[in-house]
Amino acid sequence: MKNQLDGGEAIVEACRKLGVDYIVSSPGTEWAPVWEAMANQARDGKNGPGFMDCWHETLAVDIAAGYTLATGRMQAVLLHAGSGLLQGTMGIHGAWLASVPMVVISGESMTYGEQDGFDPGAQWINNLSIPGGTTRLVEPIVKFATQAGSPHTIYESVIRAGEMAQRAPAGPTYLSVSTETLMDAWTPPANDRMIPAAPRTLSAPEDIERLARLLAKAENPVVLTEGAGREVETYDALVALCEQLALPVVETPSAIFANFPKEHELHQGHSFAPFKDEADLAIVIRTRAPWYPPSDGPSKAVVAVIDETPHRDNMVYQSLQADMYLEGNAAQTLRDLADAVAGLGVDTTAVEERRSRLARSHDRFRETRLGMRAEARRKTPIDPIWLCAALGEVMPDNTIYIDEVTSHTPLLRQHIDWNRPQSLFTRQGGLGQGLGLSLGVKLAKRDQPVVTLIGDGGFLYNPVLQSLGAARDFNLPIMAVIFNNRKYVSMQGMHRKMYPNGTAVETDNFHGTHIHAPDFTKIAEAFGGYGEQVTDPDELEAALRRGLEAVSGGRAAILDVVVG
Ligand SMILES: Cc1ncc(C[n+]2csc(CCOP(=O)(O)OP(=O)(O)O)c2C)c(N)n1
Ligand SMILES: [Mg+2]
Repeated sequence: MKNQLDGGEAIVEACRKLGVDYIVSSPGTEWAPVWEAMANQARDGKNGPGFMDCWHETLAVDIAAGYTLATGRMQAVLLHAGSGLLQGTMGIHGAWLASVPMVVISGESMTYGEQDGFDPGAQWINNLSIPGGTTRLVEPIVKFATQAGSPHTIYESVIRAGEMAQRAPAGPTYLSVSTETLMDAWTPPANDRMIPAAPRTLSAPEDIERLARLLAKAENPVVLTEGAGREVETYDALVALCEQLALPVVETPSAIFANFPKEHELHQGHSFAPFKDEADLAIVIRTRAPWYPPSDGPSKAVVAVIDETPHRDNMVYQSLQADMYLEGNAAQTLRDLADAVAGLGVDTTAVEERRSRLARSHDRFRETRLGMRAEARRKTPIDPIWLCAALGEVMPDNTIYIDEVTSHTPLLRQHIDWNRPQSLFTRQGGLGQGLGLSLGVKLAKRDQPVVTLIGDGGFLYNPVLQSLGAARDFNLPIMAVIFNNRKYVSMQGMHRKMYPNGTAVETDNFHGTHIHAPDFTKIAEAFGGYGEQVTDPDELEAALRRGLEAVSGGRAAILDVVVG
């Protein structure tokens, strides 16, 4: 039994004080001091973080990231040495791109058996140590990386890493901690304070005023967004402002979140093209590359960017073409704008005319989409549009989708009709994270169905067995719907585009596209889950219902939908 507080206790105590709900981990022996602290917490009936052991590091990081995306609450991740950290980098990079705050810690030994009375094992000298330290492995993909080098500083180092991770731009921070520090005696701080959440920053009143004036007099304003709906309050604030002024909303074709109700008369689809030359004011909310190519902005509109961090240090190039920036908390900025406009007064006749015009064009978009769905329903093999429509028919309104498709990205946004905030979360960074993110979202939203929409190739990049194990062991029944076109379609598409008259096209000999997949349904069964392959378009809804029933009953489900 431990007879002293040590570095392991310091980490758990820091997580407690930061309000961390879960320490998500993939194990390494250096974590014994933390495991002891967790056992002490349970024995003493103390409040504090839960602890989740995962079988894969990408999964651990993505569970934490998914949970944070759904709740806004930062979590902690413990990984093993440099090797576990490397395995987790896919998720860490994804969290960095998605501005997900997170404290990542990995351990290492410093004494290699030379310290009297302590032998961490020869694996550290032979196999695990990274010359120059493990910080080098993640420096380019985290906000901050350093060593927490002493039992005297470890507690405040974790606190600081957590506080820093939550500040704009939010993102992962990394600490390397030695086994020796973890096991050294630690004295808790005299000042036993809870750590406050990061405060909100506000957009300057004069900028709010200026944009409110522009809004009040604009004849053809437009809102473009990729990520306004990350939090419920920003989604709600956007809806309120747009309703007040009858502002058309365009979501980018690869919108990261559900940003605006799809069935709202002001939702104008996913193409900015109809507005590009007409708009006199473009309000761009949290959109990394609003125009493409990046400099191809609107011809005459004043461009106002609302984004806490419009210039992303995780992007190599941007050209926002902005005339003004409002960089305070986006929800508050939108509410402040609504108040300021109300104070100014607007030409209500013009606003109502705009509202009717937009309602008509919304209806036209809707008719077109419904027509496409009716058409798609009849096709064999299953048309992915029909798959999206069938999901809309079967899944409850409060379903949360996690997107890891590739060639179906725009189609999915057009044809699944979510109308609530936080209905969609999108994997960022490399393929292989969708299942972990889904599990993290499910951990946060246990009462809502969580569905991973994923390509067959994307699915195979995931730690599938590990994810199904976590689904079972942590009671997180998610449903994966595989858009199975039996290949990497996007690879072949790009090859054709780059070499339309090339040898591969001519001889029908493609590389980089082939998938000879296992029977996905059997993998679900191996974990007591529900698996079904669907090839018949008439069977699709019933199959989705069976999947939904399985997850409602606590079993993970894989629906392998063979699409054309
Ligand atoms: C980790 C990682 N490796 C490779 C890629 C490159 N890549 C992008 S899309 C793709 C194929 C995805 O296949 P699938 O999920 O079946 O979607 P489809 O192209 O068929 O729509 C690959 C390999 C990637 N994005 N991430
Ligand atoms: Mg595919």
